[in-house]
Amino acid sequence: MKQNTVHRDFHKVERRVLGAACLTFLLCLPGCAAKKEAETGAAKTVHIGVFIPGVASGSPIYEMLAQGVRRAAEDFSQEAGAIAEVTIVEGGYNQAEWESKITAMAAPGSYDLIVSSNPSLPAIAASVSAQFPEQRFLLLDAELAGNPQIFTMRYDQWEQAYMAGHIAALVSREAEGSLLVGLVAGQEYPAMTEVIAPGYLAGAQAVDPGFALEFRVVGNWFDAGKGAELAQEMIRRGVSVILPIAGGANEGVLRAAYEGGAKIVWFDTNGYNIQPGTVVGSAVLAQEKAAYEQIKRFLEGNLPFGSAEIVGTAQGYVDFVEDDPDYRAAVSDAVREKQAVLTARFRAGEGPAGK
Ligand code: RBF
Repeated sequence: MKQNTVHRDFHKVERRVLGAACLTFLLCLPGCAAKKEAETGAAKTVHIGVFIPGVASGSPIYEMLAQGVRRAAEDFSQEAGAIAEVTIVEGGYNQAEWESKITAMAAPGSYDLIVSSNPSLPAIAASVSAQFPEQRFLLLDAELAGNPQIFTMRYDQWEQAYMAGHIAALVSREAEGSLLVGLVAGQEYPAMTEVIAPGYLAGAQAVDPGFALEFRVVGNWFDAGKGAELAQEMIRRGVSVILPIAGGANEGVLRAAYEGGAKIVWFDTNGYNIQPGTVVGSAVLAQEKAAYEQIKRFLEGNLPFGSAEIVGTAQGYVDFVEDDPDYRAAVSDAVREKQAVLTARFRAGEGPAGK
């Protein structure tokens, strides 16, 4: 895994100062209104604040976000001779504090853009944007159209979950397990209950209409002990493949599956090498790429604030990872062939067979 350099300190500045930027560096001490001062110098400084709604470690969707923003800032600095400075702010697990933390980021007017990722962010950003009409937001894994200060990009997570459910059912059936597929979620939220869980079940039922869903909720995004408990209980009930979408609690689900002889389908990133042989699928999001591209667009003045874009497998932002030696080692040829037919259909924009 890439080095995780996310700072935990609120308002701690991570500097990306490249090229002949020493003068601006001196001007841009943390907390100062760096934008105006920098504009008087040779190179313009663009300040980007990344708000992690939770903790980055253990949640690849947030690690990819931070990484993509940093990479775009570096490239932009090199190409344009300007300076894009990135500050990472971890919001922590108390969701009640997120709005006040984002308000504190917006209030001084020091960020040209606040970036975040989570379906609950549009409501918070809309409220903060009403207080600070100059503040712009880029929100991934989120959807809100019509607010001229906010741009959102949402992934087609029905496709992502469908591919996860399809491999889960194929592997269960081959193991002659029960007609149950497992899903452990960090919490219940509309994208989970209306898109991800139904997509996962639909993918499983495409293999066999008799499949049913065992759904459990940890209640937070960090309790690995609870994740393990829920997974053990599912395994006792005959579930042989589980999809964990629970951030830091995923680790407990994975451990329980490994110890209990069950399998795991990983979500958001390629997880095969986390526990080779136990992880039998990886339904991924190109969140690093999306963050990179949207920051580039912003820096080039082309981000269409007010609009909401949706991207899926056919556009290259959702996928199922097949070209991995640990996938080939963990899953039979027959199962991989069936899964490949589905993946190819999604990549071609055709949707599942029969739809
Ligand atoms: N996903 C994570 O991986 N880690 C988190 O800490 C996390 N926190 C979330 C908090 C809220 C309020 C909501 C609505 C979703 C959260 N998610 C989290 C889920 C995330 O948005 C996404 O659905 C999953 O990562 C699957 O792609």
